[in-house]
Amino acid sequence: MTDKAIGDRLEIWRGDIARLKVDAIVNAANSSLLGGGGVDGAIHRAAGKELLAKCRAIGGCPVGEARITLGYHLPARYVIHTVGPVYKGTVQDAILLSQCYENSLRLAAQYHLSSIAFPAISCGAYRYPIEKASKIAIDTCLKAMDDLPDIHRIIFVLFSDKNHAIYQSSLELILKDLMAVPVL
Ligand code: AR6
Repeated sequence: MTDKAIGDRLEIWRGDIARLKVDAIVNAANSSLLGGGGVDGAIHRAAGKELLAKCRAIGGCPVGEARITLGYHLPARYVIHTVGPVYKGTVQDAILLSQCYENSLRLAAQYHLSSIAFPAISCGAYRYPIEKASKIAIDTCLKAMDDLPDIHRIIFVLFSDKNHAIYQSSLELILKDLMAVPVL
């Protein structure tokens, strides 16, 4: 895949994910799916009480997995709820975080969605260091995109300038590695 092809499908924005008009926004939920603070709180507030009722009916979601609901009063058509790991510094954290991105993308593809926005899953209350998490997020999405041609746009939405800059530099590093010509 060329730099341009990747750049066309992968974007990094700063702002409130609950305001995005895309096919699906991803929620960094907890395993009860019954709402909370951070991005979860912002999404539930903007979506309205119908979202909470639907999440209650789903009955929870294990760490690393994803579930889908409508977006109700949100500009986005759907919400994909995933549960990131609480950071402990183990290899298992990285595996579970990667599964959050991959399972969310696969669910979006099953629903024939083409644009999806992710927050920095686990990087708030769950304390995953953003430098590490951004590389896992970008790497996992780049790999999954090869298999999922109908996903045309993946947007990473960061709430602060600092986190936005960290994602930008992680993306640049990963692209540079991808484009590097192997020395024979
Ligand atoms: N738009 C985009 N990003 C946001 C927004 C927003 N509106 N609000 C916060 N962030 P967190 P977690 C960023 O804590 O670490 C909840 O209580 C925030 O700055 O929302 O996965 C759940 O119910 C941070 O970088 O999610 C769980 O109990 C990132 O989103 C728990 O927190 C994720 O922070 C999940 O913790």
